[in-house]
Amino acid sequence: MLSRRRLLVLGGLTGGVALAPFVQSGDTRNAQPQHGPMHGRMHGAAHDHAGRVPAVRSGPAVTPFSVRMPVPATRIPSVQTADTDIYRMSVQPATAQILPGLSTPVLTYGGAFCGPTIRARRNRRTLITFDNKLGHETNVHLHGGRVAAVHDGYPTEVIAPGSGRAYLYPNAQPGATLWYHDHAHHLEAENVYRGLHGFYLIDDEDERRLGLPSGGYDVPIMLRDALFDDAGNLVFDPADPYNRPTLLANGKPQPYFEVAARKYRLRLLNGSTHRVFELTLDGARMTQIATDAGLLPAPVPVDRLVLSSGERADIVVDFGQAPLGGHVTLNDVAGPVLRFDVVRRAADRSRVPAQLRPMSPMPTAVQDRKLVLSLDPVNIRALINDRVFDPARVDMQVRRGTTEIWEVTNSDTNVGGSGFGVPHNFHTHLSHFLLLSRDGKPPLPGEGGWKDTVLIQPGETVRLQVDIGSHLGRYVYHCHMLEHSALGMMGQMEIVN
Ligand SMILES: [Cu+2]
Repeated sequence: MLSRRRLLVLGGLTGGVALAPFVQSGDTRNAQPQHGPMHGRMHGAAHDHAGRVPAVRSGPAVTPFSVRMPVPATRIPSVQTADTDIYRMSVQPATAQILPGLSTPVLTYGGAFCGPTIRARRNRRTLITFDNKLGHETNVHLHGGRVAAVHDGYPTEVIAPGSGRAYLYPNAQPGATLWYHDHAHHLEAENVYRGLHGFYLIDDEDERRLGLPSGGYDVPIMLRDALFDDAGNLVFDPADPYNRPTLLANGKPQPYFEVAARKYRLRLLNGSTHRVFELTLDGARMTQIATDAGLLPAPVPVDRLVLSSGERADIVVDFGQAPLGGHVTLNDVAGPVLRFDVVRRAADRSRVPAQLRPMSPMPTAVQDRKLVLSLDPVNIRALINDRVFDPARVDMQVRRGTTEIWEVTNSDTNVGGSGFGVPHNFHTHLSHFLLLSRDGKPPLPGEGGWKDTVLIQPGETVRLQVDIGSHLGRYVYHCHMLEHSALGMMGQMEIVN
């Protein structure tokens, strides 16, 4: 097998860092910064990195479970009208205490690393004005939201520095764990990496009646990775997204979280721009109750949860299964992520009903499409159907209110002749989908609900039935490994009557 160093040399021969952004391996020294389209437009982000990226990349070591995991604060609306919650939030640089004893410059919503949580109610509107105080462009996408095109955070519809923009979210969709994040074209990977991400939860009366754990026992947890230098600065190297060894839960490295000996609903989000989390729980069982777009038809016991960038899974864990004073650890394949410390008893009248949400039958699909995701290491581009994203080009016209079958293939089994495959994933704006099969085989039970993001392994084909939705206009779909969408692995559909 080719070593990482060898690949970087190959990359050098084929034009700059060609292979470096794309191939996962261990040794990361001598990685060159990338001079792709991203960097032509980075001006004034907290750190750019002209010149060579520092060779030492591990940052200060943190003892696992030595810091407490916070729960992101829920934002209170500044105004509430009869049908709308109104917020105003700045998008601003700030300093966060992520690693013990060090300050980290970050980009934030409202000054908070992870961002404040917005709690919306189904069929009650949310209006948020974001004021861009960053010094460079940004915009906001509600990931998983079914919103009008003008409010979707189209990649080229950005908020200029010093300006504000209001986004209207109708919340006319079932309860779900959504999130909001930057989507400015070419900048999204770095902006999200540096902290422009937050939870957006839709509460739903139908869901409340089920009696699932709620209130303080309903905890959003954003998992992500990061690379720090020795001074505690975040290092963003799009040429090497796999070298981000520090695992964060709600913005803290491998923290602990004190829980009561009862059931909790944990809303897990992979807020990384690239990493795939493969999660197991040591000491208690996981019951998955929801995926990206809300509740599954029925709860599913899971031993292992795979979440690619942007995916969500809500699980119920009964910490009463552990002894008082005991621990339950959430692990990734790369190491422990978060330890739950069972510290007290508590009453528990919550339950997990055998049926959660009936799946309504979908209308027969009216169209079949094939999409192929691939990297172009020679030209440092990322493609869908051999084309790089062009906001002036409509890649498909689709009909409002219909469903379609999309077969999406990751053709990257051997990037640039390296012998290495690269995973991708696929995210649709506006439209939610059902995963019908992976390489012709049925999906895992936890993938059986409405989704908006799906992992596609090298060489794999996923078959999706896409519910286009009821809005008109242009929406993008893309690989949610944001270093790839920033290089063009994105297309757009136009929804017509
Ligand atoms: Cu990708």
